[in-house]
Amino acid sequence: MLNAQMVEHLNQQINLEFYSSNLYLQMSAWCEDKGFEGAAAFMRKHAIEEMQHMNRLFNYVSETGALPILGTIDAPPHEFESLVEVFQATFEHECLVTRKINELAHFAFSNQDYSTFNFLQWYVAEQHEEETLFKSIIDKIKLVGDDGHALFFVDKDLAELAKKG
Ligand code: OFO
Repeated sequence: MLNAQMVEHLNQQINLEFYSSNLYLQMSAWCEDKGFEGAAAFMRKHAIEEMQHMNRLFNYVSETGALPILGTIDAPPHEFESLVEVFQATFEHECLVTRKINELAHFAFSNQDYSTFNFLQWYVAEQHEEETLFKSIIDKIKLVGDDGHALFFVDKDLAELAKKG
């Protein structure tokens, strides 16, 4: 049985994962609108992954006999200056998610809730992967700068990344 505060924190994380999904879906619309087809596909795929993150938490809360509660989800931004700004925003968002996961893990550990602590390890590893991935994409985009021709190839790379499992 989970402690009430732990349930509350996990429910907040469910909400944040929903927000992440909406954020990336909204970004995919921006990318599509600007002709970055690869980036749009990449963002769409990522939006689906975020829904999986949400579901994993939802199931865990439910399995432990607690009640997952869905709250209001903030509207994500929909205007961006450039492709690099979009990816910078994803990176900053992922850093925020990492902080939240760390806080959750800390709370679970200090309350001797080792089951939740163990459950959260998957998210700890996932956050490391996501931060690394987004950082590498930003580096690539920065490297080519405003060169439209080179950006076209970065976009093609993103299309390939979106196809990978
Ligand atoms: Fe992007 O990892 Fe969940 O939020």
